[in-house]
Amino acid sequence: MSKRVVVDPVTRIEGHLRIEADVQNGKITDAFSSGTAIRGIELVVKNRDPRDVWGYVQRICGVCTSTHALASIRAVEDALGIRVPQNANLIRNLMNEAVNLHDHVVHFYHLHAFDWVDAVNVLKADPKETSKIAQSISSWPNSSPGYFKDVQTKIKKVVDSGQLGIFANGYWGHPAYKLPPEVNLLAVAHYLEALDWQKEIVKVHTIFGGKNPHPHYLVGGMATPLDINMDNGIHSEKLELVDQLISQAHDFINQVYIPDLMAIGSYYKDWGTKQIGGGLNNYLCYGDYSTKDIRDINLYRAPRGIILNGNMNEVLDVDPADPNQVQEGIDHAWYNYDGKAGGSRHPWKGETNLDYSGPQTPYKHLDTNAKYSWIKAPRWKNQPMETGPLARVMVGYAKNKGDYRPIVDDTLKKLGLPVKALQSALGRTVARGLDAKMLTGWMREDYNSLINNIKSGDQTTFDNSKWEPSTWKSHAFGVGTVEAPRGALGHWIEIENGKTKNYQAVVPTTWNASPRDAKGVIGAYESSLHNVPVADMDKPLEILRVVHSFDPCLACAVHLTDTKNSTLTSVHVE
Ligand code: NFE
Ligand code: MG
Repeated sequence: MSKRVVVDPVTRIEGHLRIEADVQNGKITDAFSSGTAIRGIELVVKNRDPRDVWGYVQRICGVCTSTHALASIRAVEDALGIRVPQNANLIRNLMNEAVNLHDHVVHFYHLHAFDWVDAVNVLKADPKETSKIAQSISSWPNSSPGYFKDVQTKIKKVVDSGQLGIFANGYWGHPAYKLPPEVNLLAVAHYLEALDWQKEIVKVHTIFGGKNPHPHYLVGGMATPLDINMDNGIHSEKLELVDQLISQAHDFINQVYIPDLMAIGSYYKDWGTKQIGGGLNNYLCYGDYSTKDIRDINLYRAPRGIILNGNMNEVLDVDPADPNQVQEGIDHAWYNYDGKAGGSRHPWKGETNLDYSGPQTPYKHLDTNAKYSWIKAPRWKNQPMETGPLARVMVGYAKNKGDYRPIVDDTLKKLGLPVKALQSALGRTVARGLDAKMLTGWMREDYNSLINNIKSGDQTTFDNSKWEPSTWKSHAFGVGTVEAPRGALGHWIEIENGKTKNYQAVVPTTWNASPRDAKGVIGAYESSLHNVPVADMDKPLEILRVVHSFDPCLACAVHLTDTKNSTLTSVHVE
């Protein structure tokens, strides 16, 4: 007999996710992923000026805030045949690199670390030993015994107060925690430092895009004045601040994030060798970070491609404009297509018709034989896909692009793990760190290119030749893609007579959190939970490890909000 564990809502993610898992003999035999709230932003932009759409769809999410704006302007530019100036391409890269870096650090320390790190256990640590460990793995300056003693005292005060605050709701003391107290203390100290670092890196957005979250974008380029000698332009000291932020990011990633990842990962290697939490082994990347023009796929530093069944010997091509490749199904999602309960559509023919047939919230039971989620089921040639840092690392490695192979091989060698260990929850978390490492290098390259362009006299950031709707075709289709922190993001637009006729976003978390499709094929979260051990049904820490390793964003996945839900967290066993 299996028992069903329900985790709803999953916390330390963005938005509202419910996971149901059947557990038999201490292992998960089946799992269901449900997005439990909706917003309908695709509907809000209908009939609007395509040049304004980025500002609306950017509000899909405040986490990967600028990625939706970027996908949107790329979609409109694709439809209208607009080529943006190189400075705009570089500024867009820098902003996307900043959001990905910000997201990865916040995910590792603030959303995911406590699945592996026991915060309360730090009270048992010897700060002198922590200092020794810290100095043996990194040259990061904050590493004295006194520094770690202060952090420990801070945590003790929080624990003694009985109000755990940011440390509330953990499964502290769970037997699946394996770190010695000294490594727990190291991680908690850096949890606090990462809070400071993350508020700095977003200044890249305030400098180039005016504010954060939701910086300004522009169809045809960027609204960023680069006239560095003028009062109304970006002053050279602002660019110097970007320079410093990139250096700080480089140091934080290489001296704090990566060493911590290695130190923590080395205690959980069995999650890699046993491939716990791997799942589909199908990976989708649209690719990004072109050195010149987003339309030239060969210039992408994060390459485009598909890997099926973990076969690294072959990377398949993906074309988001091909109506037979990317499609979204609704057989198990609360939508209809033209009044019909099922079916599958390419996003240019997609519809967002809400059709709720589930229980009233809070959900008691999901009828998983029927519709059970607000998340549609995207498929590539009928195959479910995982997107995100692991997909990027797998495709980059298989294509032997840039530094992917040396960086991955070096990391796995240090951990003593084979490449196939990447196909696990631990591997996903390692891949996110390596993604961050790659990003700091690209950010430096893009910044240097931008400065060289400006110095050579090119200050152009906007091409206005197709700004006026009178210059547009009366009917056009466009698609814009971005590698967002959580993976492959696509926006599809249909423009008719100067207005947005149809708009569809298929988002990384829509792929990863997908419910079953018409044939009953499961999505990435659902698949990754199969065979995962659960030691204590009342404290399903292992479920959190696996689901969190994807960095879920439900606001993105269903593009929606919840005004009523008052439950902060609940876990129950049925
Ligand atoms: Ni809302 Fe988003 C997702 C990412 S889409 S966080 O899923 O990453 O760009
Ligand atoms: Mg959508």
